[in-house]
Formats: sequence, structure tokens, C-alpha cells
Amino acid sequence: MAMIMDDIFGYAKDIRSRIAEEEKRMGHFNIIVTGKTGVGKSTLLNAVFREGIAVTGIGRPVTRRTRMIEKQGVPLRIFDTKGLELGGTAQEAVKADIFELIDWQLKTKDPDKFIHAIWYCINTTSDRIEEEEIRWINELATKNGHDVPVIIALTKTISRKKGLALKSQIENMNINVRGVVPLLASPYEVDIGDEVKTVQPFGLTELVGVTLQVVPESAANALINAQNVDIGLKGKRARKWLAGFAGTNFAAGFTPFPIADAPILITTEITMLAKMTTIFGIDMDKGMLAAVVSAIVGCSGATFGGRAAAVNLIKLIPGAGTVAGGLINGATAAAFTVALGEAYIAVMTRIARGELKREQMSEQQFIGEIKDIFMEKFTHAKLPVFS
Ligand SMILES: Nc1nc2c(ncn2[C@@H]2O[C@H](COP(=O)(O)OP(=O)(O)O)[C@@H](O)[C@H]2O)c(=O)[nH]1
Ligand SMILES: [Mg+2]
Repeated sequence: MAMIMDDIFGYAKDIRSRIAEEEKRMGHFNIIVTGKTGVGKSTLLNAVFREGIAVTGIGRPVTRRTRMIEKQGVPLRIFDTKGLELGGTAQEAVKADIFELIDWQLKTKDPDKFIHAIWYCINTTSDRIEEEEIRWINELATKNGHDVPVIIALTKTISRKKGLALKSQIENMNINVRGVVPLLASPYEVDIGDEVKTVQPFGLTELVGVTLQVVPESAANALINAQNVDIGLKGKRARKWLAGFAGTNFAAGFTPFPIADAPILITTEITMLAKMTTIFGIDMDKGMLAAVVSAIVGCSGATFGGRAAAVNLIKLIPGAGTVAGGLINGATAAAFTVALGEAYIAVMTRIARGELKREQMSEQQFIGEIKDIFMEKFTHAKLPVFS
């Protein structure tokens, strides 16, 4: 047992460095957010991205009229333009700044620094959309010359009917934008007679979805991590990886040296958890690291104990005893990986949704959550049939 505990801490260190590695590999999502002052840019950014980025992030000027906001641990760079007023020198200056910024980032030749999208915000409650503004958006979308996709966010949409009307009005203008999304970023209170009614936020998931469709694959993971409105996207991405990892383990079971598989399996599992942690954007340093690794060990005779324990675990799976040795190992590894991955995704999802408060749970409770789901999935795992 003491030896196993030593291993836990050894592997915990390994996980931490792997997370750092995975974070580096994930890169950044870089977005320009523009529109007239007061349209709700900051409110939108805080609603879409994790950790109240526009309030708590660190902003620094990059050009005269744009500043870059970023925050440690969030793979996101927001370029927020200031003081866009239409029909004057300020408008020209902002335009020049945006083009300069796009060029500047391209000159680095580092795709991780390129601008991936532009959100242009228009306030739905304002009376009508001005010609001037449409011309400006069109210029932004066509003259940037580098195919940076522009998406229009119709902010402060209190009346959905009005939002949809404005959306189709803009779409009929045939301007070169990749999407028009009516939304309300934070709850809006309206007085109706003596009653106060609250209009609930909406449209944020759509905005993220439309954006995800137009950004390069290299920025997609960072966007999925940084956004906090569609937790399902994180689970979906993690599940896609899980399929790959389970495949790796499965193949490992077919090597001529089944007993030597254990270290490969452990490495695979650690890498998988590290990768999943990065897509959820949950900070693993805050006491959670040891808990997760303990959970793996606690449930994982198969990987830590090598083949003998794997055979014991197989007894949990009905009918598995009839399969030949090497095959059993591979199939078990795959089933184990799937169960662990699914359990981890389920718990990460609940944490990301705020349903589980990690800080308020004991380590044991936390382990229990993962272990319960793991055992449930593992004992019901269907093994592939060999003939
Ligand atoms: N209730 C509500 N208020 C909003 C929303 N978006 C913006 N606002 C308000 O509009 C004002 C300007 O918003 P802000 O985000 O600072 O605009 P910015 O200048 O474009 O960054 C603030 O008082 C916000 O609280 C929204 O979705 N709901
Ligand atoms: Mg602002």
C-alpha cells in the first residue's frame, strides 16, 4: 500500500506537467470585439467567457485604440476596441487600428497569434441600423483581406421579435458576415404595470456555436475551453478524444508482451485526463490533483497491478473469461479507459456547471463521485466479441 501511495504522488507530478504540456499545445483563441461605446461589449465578454474576463482580466494597450485583455489560465486574447463612434475621425482611426492589428499578428507567422474572428456588436434596442454602420462592417469584413470572419452580435435584445427582424434585415443587405446572432447577455428587468419581469439571457450558445464553425481547427479547442456557456461542447470534445485513447489502449493489448502494457496504459490514462482537464478549463492545482489520481489508483487494479489484477477485474465482466489472454487484456484496457474517461467527463461537467462545488467537497466525496460512475460504467461495459 505504501508503495502505491508513493506512486500516486509520482504520477500526480506527472499529471501536472502533462496538463502544462496540453495547455501549451491547445494555443489561444484570439478575437477582436468592436462596436459603438455602450453596446454591451464588456457585458457580453463576461457572460461568454470564464472567470469574468472583462472585469478581472488584465488589459494592456496594443494600439492607440485597442487593448488586449487576457488572464492567466484562460487560453484567450480579447482585443477590445475603444471609442468607436460613427462618421468621424475616430471611426477611421479604429478601422486603421484593426487592420494594423490583423496584419501585425499575421506577420508573426505564428498561427497561435493570428486573429481568428471579429464580433461586431450592434445594440438591438437602438432605433435603427445606420447605413454608415453597415458600410463600415462590410469594409471590415471584406477589406481586412485575410478572411478574418466577422460575426454580428445583436446585443441587448429584449424583444426577440425585434431581434429576429433586425437579423433578417441585415441578412437581406448581403454583407459579408458569417452570422447574425440576436442575444441578451445578462438578465434584463422590465416594469410591466406594478410588476417587475425579468427577461432571461439567451443567444450566447448560438454565438459560440457560429463562431466555432468559422474559426480554424487550431483555435477551436481554446474557444471551447475559454467559453462558459455551452458546457456540452466541452464534454463532446472530451468524448471525441476518449474514443481515440480507448483505441490506443485497445491496440496496446495486442502487443506480444501483454505484461509490459501496464506502464503504457498508465501513461495513456494520465495523458487522457490531462487533455480532458484542459478542455474543461478547470484548475487542477487547487487540491484536486491528488484526489483525481487517488481515484484512478483506487479503481484501477488493472493498470497499476499489471496483468494479474487485470484478470481479477475481468471477473467483473460477464462472459469475459472465455476470451483468450492477450485479447482480454486489450479489451479490458479499452473498457477501463472508457469507464474512467466517462466518469471524469461526468464529474468535470458537473463542476463546470457549478452543480458540484469542488471547494465544498471533501476529497473522499470527490473520489466517491468519480468512483461510483466509474464502477457503474466499468461493470456494465460491453466487451468486443472475438471469434
Ligand atoms: N440587463 C442588461 N444590461 C446590459 C446588457 N448588455 C449591456 N448592458 C448594460 O449596458 C451598459 C453598457 O454595457 P457595457 O458592457 O459596458 O458596454 P461596452 O461599452 O460596449 O463595453 C451597462 O450598463 C450594461 O449593464 C445585457 O445583456 N443585459
Ligand atoms: Mg467596455
